[in-house]
Amino acid sequence: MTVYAAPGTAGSIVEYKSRYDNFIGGEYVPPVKGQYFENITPVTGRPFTEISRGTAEDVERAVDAAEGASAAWGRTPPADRALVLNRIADRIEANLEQLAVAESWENGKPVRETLAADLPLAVDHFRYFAAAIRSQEGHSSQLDGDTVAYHFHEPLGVVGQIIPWNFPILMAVWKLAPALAAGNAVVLKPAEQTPASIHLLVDLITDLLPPGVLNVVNGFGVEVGKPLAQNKRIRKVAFTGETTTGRLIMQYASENLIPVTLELGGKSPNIFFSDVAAADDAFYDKALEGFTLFALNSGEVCTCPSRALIQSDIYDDFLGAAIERTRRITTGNPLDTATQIGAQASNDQLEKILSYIDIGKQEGARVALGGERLVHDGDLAGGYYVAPTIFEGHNKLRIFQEEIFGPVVSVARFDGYDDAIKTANDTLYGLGAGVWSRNGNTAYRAGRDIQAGRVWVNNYHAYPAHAAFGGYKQSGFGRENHQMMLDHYQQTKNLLVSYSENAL
Ligand code: TXE
Repeated sequence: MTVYAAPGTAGSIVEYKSRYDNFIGGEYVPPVKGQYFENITPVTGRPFTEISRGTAEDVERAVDAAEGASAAWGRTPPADRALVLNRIADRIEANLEQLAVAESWENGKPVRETLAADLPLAVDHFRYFAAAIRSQEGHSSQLDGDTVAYHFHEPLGVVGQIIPWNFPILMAVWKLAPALAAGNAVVLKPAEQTPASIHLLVDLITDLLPPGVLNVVNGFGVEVGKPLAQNKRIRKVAFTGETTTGRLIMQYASENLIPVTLELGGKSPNIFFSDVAAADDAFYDKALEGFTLFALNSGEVCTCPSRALIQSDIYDDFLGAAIERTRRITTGNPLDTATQIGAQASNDQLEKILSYIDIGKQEGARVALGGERLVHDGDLAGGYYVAPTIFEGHNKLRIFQEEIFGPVVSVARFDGYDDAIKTANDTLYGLGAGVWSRNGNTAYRAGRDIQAGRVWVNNYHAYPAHAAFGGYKQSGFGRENHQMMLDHYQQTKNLLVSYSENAL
């Protein structure tokens, strides 16, 4: 067990600068309007660095730099771009521990997760897209003996990427790796809650990329995200965040007919069929573990399995065992490798979660566990902590329908297969889902019948680079991960050539 020293204290492996400007054209550039805001760690609730507050003028500068760099980067042979991506992966890997601690400090998530998941996945993403771009093939069609149609993959040019705060580095990497692999230049806007860890990443890799290929403009949604999504020189906008913000992004982008991909909210069902309890064995244990994953990343995951649906005949026993297991989750200092649940990412998020806990109580849902803010001792006293919370109720309640984005699960019972699927699909969202059954036919059928872009069967919360990820319904459109994502960052050039001197 290790407890990492807090940044800014003796022995810390992370050193932040006192201020982060915008990163444009390969160097740090102060914001045109000269304004800054505080970056607060949710671990203690105190500021630890300050961040440039960008505006439309800074976005223009960043797009200038990206435009200047995009043609040469787009013409760089795929094998050379792949080499750069692999070097970025190696650099992240060599500094993994430092980035993991930095991300935990900024976002509040436990370092055991950033060490074991967020950063290793980021490394793998760069390696995966390096391989994907190297192995990408085009195709040609022979129209007649002398006439050929070639199809080339061409980059889009300059792309805009708007990042959320729940997996700051990984969400940036999910978007950066395919965009850079495909030969685009990027203007990236981090979430205002978590820009610093993205800058630590940028500082590490900046010498590996030509200046201007990767630009970062810090700031708030309306002040930076909006002018980015509206910018007529941007060829694509990729966004991850709230569904209502996604709607705005589409409106902004539509002004210049900019294609958009959106990864939005969710209210994912996690369905436990009665056969999971057929034996008290390793599979049963795994299913119980699957239930507790609503608390992973303090519930701040778009695919959080926030609605647990349990078949009636095992309901009491299964839920009782799941409550006991959840009770054993260790909460506390995110920089302690023993901690399983850390802090919520911001005070706003803390308040939102607590207000939903109140709503659940007022709606008449039963609190089976938790249901309150956690206040830890010492330096953590000002941090944003919530107890893992289990509600029992029914699917019409607001706590079953609205995204809470905290360590809160709403549990209901179902009577048979059709009831399970009907309830699972009774939501605006369609991002993730879990199905647990020993019966392969049931599991397969449920996986196909649930309206969600990702259904985990007998597992949950795995995010490999080579599995397509994205939403149905109001959870968005477009996919991330998997080589099919290159389609979102490339356009097809058709060259139709006659190799004949004969008249047409
Ligand atoms: O999200 P926003 P917020 C959900 C989750 C959370 C809620 C609110 O339920 O409680 O959203 O979080 C930028 N034009 N998710 O308010 O606003 C913003 O600066 C352009 C789910 O932080 O969507 C940030 O960079 N950009 C989610 C990014 O959008 C705008 C992850 C996300 O912020 C903008 C995060 C605007 N008008 C929150 N307004 C997921 N799907 O994983 C904001 N932004």
